[in-house]
Amino acid sequence: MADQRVLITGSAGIVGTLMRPRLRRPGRVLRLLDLAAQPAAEDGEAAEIVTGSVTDPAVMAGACAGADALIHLGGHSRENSWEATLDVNINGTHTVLEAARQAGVKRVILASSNHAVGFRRNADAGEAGLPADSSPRPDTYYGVSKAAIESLGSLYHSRFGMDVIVVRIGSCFETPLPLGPRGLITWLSPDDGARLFEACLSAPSPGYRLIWGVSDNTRRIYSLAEAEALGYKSLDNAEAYAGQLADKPGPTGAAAEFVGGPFCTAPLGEFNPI
Ligand code: 15L
Repeated sequence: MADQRVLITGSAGIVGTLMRPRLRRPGRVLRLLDLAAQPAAEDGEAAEIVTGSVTDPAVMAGACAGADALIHLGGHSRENSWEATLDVNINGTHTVLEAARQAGVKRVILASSNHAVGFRRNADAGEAGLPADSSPRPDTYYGVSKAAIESLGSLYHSRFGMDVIVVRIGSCFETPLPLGPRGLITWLSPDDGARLFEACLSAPSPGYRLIWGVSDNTRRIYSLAEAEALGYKSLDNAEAYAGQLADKPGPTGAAAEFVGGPFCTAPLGEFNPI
């Protein structure tokens, strides 16, 4: 059987870097696309490095050729100017989807974010957690772009029958520690992230799905049911780090009240290093 070829955009970013070693499999080639320089394939690593932008139709056409599946992580991962957000996240995702459609890529996984619903209240989450299909309440231009990405994914499924799974990622870092106490709510461990992407890659005929990307954290406020229906099983819990965060100040005011935390109060349209 031919190798499965999985294209990952934004593969040199935070999530892409964490996923590269974790999504390696016998019988799978990872095609890794980023604007930034990336380490060459290691001995025995089935990886193809592509340097280029998700906003470039020619680059994306080449990258999608022969790909079986696409994980789109590329784009700005935080707040930025409206122009940059529109160009890279919204137009860029359109370029990615259009290239995938033309190349016949059957399955697309799109990275959305909790910031698409950043102005939903933590208190409204309920016992099961905030449903994955809660309608958008973005907290930033970045959050608006993620809501648009979700809509584009839905459109490409409905119009062209592509399987599209959109993942509203909480916070995917090596540990929740850099995020402070909010990370105990939002953390998606890298290993759980890989388990989630594997479920997205292998679920039979998912159609269009919107799911949360989060570990089974004790303080979790996002529903896991939709991701579990695809075959995801979280094995990690941010609570293991709670002791190390005990003396760190938690968010206050609106940042404590709303899902998006500090994004809700950071200046709109200004690069946000959080
Ligand atoms: C995001 O969407 C960002 O990409 C990431 O850098 C984190 O800041 C995360 O949200 C978060 O909410 O912690």
